[in-house]
Amino acid sequence: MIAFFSPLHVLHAPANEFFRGQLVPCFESPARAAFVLEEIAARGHELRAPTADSRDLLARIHASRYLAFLESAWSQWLALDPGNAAVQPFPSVWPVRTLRSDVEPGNFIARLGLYSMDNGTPLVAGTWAAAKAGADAAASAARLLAAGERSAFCATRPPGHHAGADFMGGYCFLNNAAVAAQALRASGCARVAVLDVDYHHGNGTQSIFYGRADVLVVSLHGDPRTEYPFYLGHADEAGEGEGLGFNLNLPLPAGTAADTWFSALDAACSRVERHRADALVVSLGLDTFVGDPISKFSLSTGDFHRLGARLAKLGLPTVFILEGGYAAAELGINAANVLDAFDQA
Ligand code: Q9C
Ligand code: ZN
Repeated sequence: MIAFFSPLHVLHAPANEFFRGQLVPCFESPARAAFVLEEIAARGHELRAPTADSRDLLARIHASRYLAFLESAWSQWLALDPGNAAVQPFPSVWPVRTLRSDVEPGNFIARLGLYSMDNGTPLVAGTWAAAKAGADAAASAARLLAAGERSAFCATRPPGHHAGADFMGGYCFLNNAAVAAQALRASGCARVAVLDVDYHHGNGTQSIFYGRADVLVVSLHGDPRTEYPFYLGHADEAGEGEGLGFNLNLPLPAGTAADTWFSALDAACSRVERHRADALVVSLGLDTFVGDPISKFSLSTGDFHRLGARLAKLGLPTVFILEGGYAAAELGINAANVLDAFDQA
């Protein structure tokens, strides 16, 4: 399988994130992509640099004021004080219910809160360049499918599925899966399905397509009653307006065993089949792995073969996009197992 990879991902390397009120080393690290790159190269997959510019697609997925903020956020931060070059900005105030989000505040930290869903998504000087390269990879993968390729993998970070039209969150800035889905629509696929198998509900992807019937969103994830992102991902979220019936959430309790997870995957795949999709985007989070340090499902390394084989049975042109997965040393093996099983099916 052709894999898109950009070395620019290393520019997004924040030192710390908040975890239970303390600053700890970031779980979402450059080492993740390095392990993925090493393993997929070792297994003979072809690596390519992104070739497409996602700018026009991004403008269809994200709000223009959010994109403008993200692209210039670091220079805005430095403009406050050159000493900020060595300081990580974090939001500390958010426009929750009753507060206004239509007026962009003049204060940088207030703007950062306006465009963030949490304080767990550190932003650094190279964040825009790294995230943009990831979106370019997603656009490139969709272009490859339009040219007749069966599948493509985006070995990208930072991840994207928590990022909504106008906010970052959950280590995500630009919604790569949404970019791929939009690109597939633009290349002539009448119906697209996004299947999100990350441990965490893909709230950003859900919200972006919630009112649309052309892009089905199906997600299998830890129950948001106890798991991040907490405020979205329940089973009764079915879509709205034209999109009613085109969103399916399959929340599972933390601690769910692999066989139960695969039964839910069958239900997810049935819904994708009923959509009669022309192409599939898989938000490939690998934090369902038993060894993941922040998640509570228990898929084994071998189970990722089973996942790839099940997805291949759908028989659809497929873009795989790397999302979460924080057991870095095993991440490459788990990702490559999905891709190899898909290729061999
Ligand atoms: N700083 C993805 O897997 N963070 N994102 C919990 C608080 C939320 C995971 C720790 C986890 C987000 C793409
Ligand atoms: Zn995740």
